[in-house]
Amino acid sequence: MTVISNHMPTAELQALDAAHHMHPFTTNADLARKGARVITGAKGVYLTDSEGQRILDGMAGLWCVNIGYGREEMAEVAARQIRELPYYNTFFQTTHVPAIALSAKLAELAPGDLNHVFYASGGSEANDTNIRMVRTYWAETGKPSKQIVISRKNAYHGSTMGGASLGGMTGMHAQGGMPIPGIHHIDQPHWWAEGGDMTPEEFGLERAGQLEAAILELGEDNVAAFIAEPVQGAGGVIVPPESYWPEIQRICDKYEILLIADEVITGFGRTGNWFGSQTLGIRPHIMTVAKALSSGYQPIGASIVCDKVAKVIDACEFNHGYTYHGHPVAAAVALKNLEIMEEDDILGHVRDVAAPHLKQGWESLADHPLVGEARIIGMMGSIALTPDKGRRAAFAAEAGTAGYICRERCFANDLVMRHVGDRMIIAPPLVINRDEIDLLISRARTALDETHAELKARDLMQAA
Ligand code: PXG
Repeated sequence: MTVISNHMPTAELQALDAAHHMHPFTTNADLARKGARVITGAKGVYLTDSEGQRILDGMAGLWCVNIGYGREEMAEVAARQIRELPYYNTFFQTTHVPAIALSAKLAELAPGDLNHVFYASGGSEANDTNIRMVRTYWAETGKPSKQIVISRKNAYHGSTMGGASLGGMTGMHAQGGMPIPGIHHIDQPHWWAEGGDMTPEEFGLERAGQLEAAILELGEDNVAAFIAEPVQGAGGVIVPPESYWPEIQRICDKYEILLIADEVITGFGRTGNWFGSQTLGIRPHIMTVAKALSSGYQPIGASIVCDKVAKVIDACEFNHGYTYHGHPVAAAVALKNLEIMEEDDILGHVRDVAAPHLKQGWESLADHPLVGEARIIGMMGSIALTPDKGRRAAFAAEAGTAGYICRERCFANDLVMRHVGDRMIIAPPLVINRDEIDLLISRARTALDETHAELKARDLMQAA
């Protein structure tokens, strides 16, 4: 058996990585030249790399490690479950205790009558389920023409054919023949970049109005559902204007369009409540969850479905399902994660300590000459880098140039902060304490200073 130990020299690990490991969303040839950063361990909000460097993780992994790294109880539960029942399926009139217990717990936590859970291994798979489920729902209720799912440009709903088609990332659509038929995209509620002279509230209504216009144009009888993230995550942490969601809800109600809230990032405390739908006042028929469902300790996702839709789906044979549906180890670990969130009152910590302190620190960055806006909701924040604050201007340089420099300066200052184009984003573990938040903000400010200096030195502070 080949054991790749953590004690191999970094260069050797990087060479093996480059030779055999194809990375997602990466130009692998560039990475091979540069070498990937090798993460070897993590505890709390800190990562450790193969050079022994301690890095503050401002992204909770990939928006998922809400309870922080290194919780011993999670390891114990996984080991116990592997000993007792490492795997069994839930297809042929069988079930198992972890899937039962997790489903009941999710039904308890989810708002309204979202009482039924269909599992997946992650968010993409769950969104594929959602496409088939809403189309099947309408077919079974005698309205088979209602097939189109309306989504938004710059949304992220996953990387499978269905998930990426729902998503509105043009770079993804360009590879592999997407979107699949029956998906329609409307514009995003991104006031800072696209709002022009409108107030945020006017703009929110205008963008929500596009849903009504699309339903009328496509025909009410052809539209199955609308899917959206309560707050766009991978698109750049775009907090919609306050007028947006109430209007979307009104339109979905009026035309009886099923509403799918993709809570893969916003679920499990990220916005300060269990679900972003509660923070934004949304009443979805289906919620997509993944990531922080297990705090990323195991791959698991799900569609949480309302009584009305589940009743119809339950009455037919839904010819859909994954080998790892409700995987016992993943389900047991997810359940323990939810238990930890409750026992440690992590939502209380977010509400009373972490979110207010992070908001104060994050918004203080708005005075930086490079920062056009600093937005935050709960524990997810973004800043727009700009060469001209007054005009909300984009850079003349290729989009993402400034953001990439800033991300590199963050890394150099032992902070993980992602860039989306020229927006910088954070979503730290929810358990982050006040001192760690102060450190995050001070490192972010240093990185901004260094980015600003580099942009000036390279004559890149030019507006488009
Ligand atoms: N929906 C949303 C809202 C997501 O953010 C998915 C679905 C897909 O989930 P899976 O588990 O299949 O990856 C996601 C995933 C980024 C980044 O760079 C974000 C995601 C995935 C990868 C990268 O911000 N979000």
